[in-house]
Amino acid sequence: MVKKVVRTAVPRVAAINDLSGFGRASLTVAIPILSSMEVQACPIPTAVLSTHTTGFKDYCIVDMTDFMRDCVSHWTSMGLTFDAVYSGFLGSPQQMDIVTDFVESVRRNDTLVVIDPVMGDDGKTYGPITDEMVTRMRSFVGIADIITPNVTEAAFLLDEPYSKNIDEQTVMDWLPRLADMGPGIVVVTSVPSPKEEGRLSGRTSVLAYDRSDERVWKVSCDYIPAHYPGTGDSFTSVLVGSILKGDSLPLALDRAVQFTTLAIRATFGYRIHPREGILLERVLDTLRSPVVMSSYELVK
Ligand code: PXL
Repeated sequence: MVKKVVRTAVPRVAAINDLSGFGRASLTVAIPILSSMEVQACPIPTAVLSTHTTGFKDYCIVDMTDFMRDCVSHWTSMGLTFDAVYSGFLGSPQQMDIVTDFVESVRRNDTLVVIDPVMGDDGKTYGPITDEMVTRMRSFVGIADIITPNVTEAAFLLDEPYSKNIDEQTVMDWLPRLADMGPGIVVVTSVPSPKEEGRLSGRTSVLAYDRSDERVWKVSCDYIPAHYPGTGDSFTSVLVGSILKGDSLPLALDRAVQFTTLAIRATFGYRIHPREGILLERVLDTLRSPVVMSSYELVK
């Protein structure tokens, strides 16, 4: 069950993620999305980068571990409260320790803790992610209420082999195993759906398992043959905002899939290098509209 969380006039989220100056990923995606959804995003940058790491060479990166420690102790000394903690890209196992301590100090019964275990995509880890971090991530996700790995990250968490054409049933079997690592709700993104008769393009889905009732929700969309970094950040940010605004889990999933798909479609028609990310600026205002079309299914 998704917790009822709102305690302040505007829900407040501690958004722990990197700040990549160019390429529309992590905080440059999370902050505008949450703000557009009337949710206050309080960022703790885990690293500052000139660009994100997919498709760019020679990017520069500054580790923010010391800053994170100081920021967390300042906020704790102020007695700040948060409706949610949303953690994304982290730069080291020590940063996972800092976030764990922070969650312990701010967590109340109704605090929503969402961990996007950002580690990689397409079967590969992102540049700065080490084996040690993958190992630590397996225990770190235990403090979350919700995790949102893509298929690659789900495979890393379970130490299972990744395959581009992984079948849906295999991922369905992974869901309770991921929930056994701690989180009550497991959302796996970028799951390839079986190709339907007569369709040219395949479909891709999000599968979500809720341990409290053992139900599995599915939201699908057409697969678009382009890969944009930052779509996972867009998905999880909308999911967090939507739940904080009171949506049910399936509706929040729907909203997150519809928004991210729309952003991809708004971008795909242009000849823009995929590393620049999705044209968020073109679609942000749609987050203010109610969901007009909903396509979630209960598959178990
Ligand atoms: O959105 C994923 C992401 C987050 N942070 C950094 C990245 C990437 C993907 O490339 O490089 C630094």
